[in-house]
Amino acid sequence: PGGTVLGYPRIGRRRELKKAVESFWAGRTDAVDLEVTAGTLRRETVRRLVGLGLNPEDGSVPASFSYYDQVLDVVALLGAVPERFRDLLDAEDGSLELDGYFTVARGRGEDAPLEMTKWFDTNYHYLVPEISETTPISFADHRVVREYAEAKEAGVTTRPVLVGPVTFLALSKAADGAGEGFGPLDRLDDVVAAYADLLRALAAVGAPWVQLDEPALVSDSVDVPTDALDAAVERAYRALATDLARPSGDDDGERPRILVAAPYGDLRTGATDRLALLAGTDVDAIAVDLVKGGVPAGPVAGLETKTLVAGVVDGHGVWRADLSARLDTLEGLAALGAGSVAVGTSTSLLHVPHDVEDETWDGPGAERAGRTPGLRRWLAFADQKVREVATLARGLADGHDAVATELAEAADALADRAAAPGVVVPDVRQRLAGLADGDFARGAHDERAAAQRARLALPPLPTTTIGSFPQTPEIRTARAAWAKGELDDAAYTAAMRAEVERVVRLQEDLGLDVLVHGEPERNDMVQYFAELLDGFATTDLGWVQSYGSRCVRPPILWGDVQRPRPMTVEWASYAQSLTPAPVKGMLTGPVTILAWSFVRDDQPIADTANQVALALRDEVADLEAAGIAVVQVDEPALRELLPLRRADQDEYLRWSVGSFRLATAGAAPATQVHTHLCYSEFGEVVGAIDGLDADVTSLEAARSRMEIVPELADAGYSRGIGPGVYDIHSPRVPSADEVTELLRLAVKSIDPALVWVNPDCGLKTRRYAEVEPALAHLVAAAREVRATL
Ligand code: THG
Ligand code: ZN
Repeated sequence: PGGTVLGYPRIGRRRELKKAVESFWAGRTDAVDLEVTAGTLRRETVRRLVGLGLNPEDGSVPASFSYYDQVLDVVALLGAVPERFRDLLDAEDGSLELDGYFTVARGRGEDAPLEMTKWFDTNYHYLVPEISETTPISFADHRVVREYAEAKEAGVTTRPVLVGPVTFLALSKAADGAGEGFGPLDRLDDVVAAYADLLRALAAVGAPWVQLDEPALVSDSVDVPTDALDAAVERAYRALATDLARPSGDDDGERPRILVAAPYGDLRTGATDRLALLAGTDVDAIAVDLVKGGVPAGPVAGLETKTLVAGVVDGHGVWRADLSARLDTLEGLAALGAGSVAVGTSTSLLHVPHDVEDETWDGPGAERAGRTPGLRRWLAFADQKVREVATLARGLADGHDAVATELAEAADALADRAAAPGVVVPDVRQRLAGLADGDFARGAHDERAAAQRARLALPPLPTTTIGSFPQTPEIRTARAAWAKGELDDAAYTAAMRAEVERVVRLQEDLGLDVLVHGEPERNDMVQYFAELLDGFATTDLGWVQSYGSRCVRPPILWGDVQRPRPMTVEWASYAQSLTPAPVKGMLTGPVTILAWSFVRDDQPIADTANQVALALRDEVADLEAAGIAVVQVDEPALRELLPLRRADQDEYLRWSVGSFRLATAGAAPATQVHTHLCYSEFGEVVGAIDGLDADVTSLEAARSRMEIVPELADAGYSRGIGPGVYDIHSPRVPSADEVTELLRLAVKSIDPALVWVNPDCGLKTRRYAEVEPALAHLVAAAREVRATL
């Protein structure tokens, strides 16, 4: 009871964990150094959470630290590593040392790391466990218990946070070599037995609460049938909550009290109501996401003995909450008949930066970064959200009057935001209101294709790259010097132009057909466009973990979006001036710009997407006017925002595909529009790929051996398709024979006239030593297969 948050950022306010982990990997420090840094970070975190208003004594403070990833943590907890890493397990207790833990995450030699994929509808990526009939599963690692004791010693009684057993297995995949028909959930009893041992150990050290995260319950897009998932929940929580004695009075029991958290969506998923399902178990508390999801209006059977942790503070966005409205929501929850109601966040705070106060909000630098006056007051990062939770908890316990000052201050900030200049720009609104269906459609594709063939005169199986070339140390050094003011604009531009010329000459030498300028001038693609568009702010310290030690700084989209001037035209036309070959103009699409930003919450997201789309549409027109014949509008995050509930997916695809079309449909028939999508599971979005109506779509496909190509052919897809033939996520250089084989697979399953030859993704994270031979092999393979057509 009171207030809690489902988790807190672990990377550190100044990315201390990132730096410590990377220095350990580089061999500059040892495991003890890393553990000391991490321990300090954990102690500072729990003390800070107490300082911000969480109760230090009753398990309100979450212990949600991870060295790399919370799903990998469960792999380590259980010792459940794939066969190729078994030698890393301790011979006696089956545990994984820190070194081995990172090896599973990052691979070694020929042993590929665990695959990485998106965590629900966020820009966080987790490692996918590989489970088979023979995977070792036991309570192997005692880190959770040690860290509970560590915090206790520092004076704070924490609540350990773990991914729950059902979600862990629902997100796992069957390991290579698992039997036909085996599914990871077949190992539920073993996993639950290990969790039971962990719960006993936590009870033995006096932990009052444990939190088990079960976000799989809000999704019907996980690879497990609804009934099987429901059955797994009942079975797992009978074993953990019913069969183990809960603490009561002076008796510590066999387990802590159990909070099951269901962040990222609505528990009323598909056919079942999983709030009712959880209420029917003997768990002690249920955390629901009241930002993305809702609850029934009337009583829920079973809830009368439980605490409902009401996630009314958004863990996934950065806007300051309307505290009065949230307090009303909290009071309305009485109708559910829960034993008690506690205040919580909708999700872990993992997805937001640490603290608004860390940033600089005044001065010319802040202005250049789009940090409009007042913005600071409109925002709540993790620390501000903890305070919001504490305030709401007081308001719920003692009434609105007890927190009148805080409610008024929040209302005032909201009113300030609504009235601030730039939040509503009449010109932008008028243009949006004047859009007609015709603005979302280009002419017939066969006519476009004919015009483009005549203009571009490309060979069959044309070769190209996705856009970025390696970001060399020289480029990074120049950008850092420019940012610090040590290099002036002219010198910086000259350095980047020299790099563009180098990249163009390299592509000519390699014999590529459609060239790119290589994007040396861009850091993160979304941040790059956010810096150039009105309505966005960028931050210097607003880091959010994306995976492992890697972070991003999502821009904040706070106002109506406008393009004050062309953004990419000079770079593209300079590159085009160097070569007779066509050079692609490179833009990031509206859906991806939204997915990788913190987006305003005061208007429909479709309107925000269309504002960004109009800015891009103007950029496309300017690129065309500068003589650019091919424009690529990347949408790597198209799948990322796909709603977790199937029922919501059509509506999403309607506005997301619509905004892409709005951005591109102004292009002349002879302008070839490309797009690029990342991540492997395209099954769900095959229809959307068609709907985008791009002339050419490049996709990740090398690892899945072109599986997507027959799927697209079956769906009647008839435009250009570039299934990636070079897996850029690995330093391996594919041989010309390997690339040839993949290309043969592709031209066998779809009309060869549609096929383009390109890598899986941009090359910015690779080195020239890998890229040059790989692209040479790619061109050689294209020529070889061309000759056989
Ligand atoms: N940009 C944004 N989001 C993304 C990606 C991106 N989400 C999906 C995917 N790509 C995630 N991948 C990465 C890859 C690399 C890094 C971050 C996310 C990365 N970050 C640097 C670091 O942590 O050291 C910092 C980069 C910087 O200086 O801005 O390398 O491409 N928005
Ligand atoms: Zn990609």
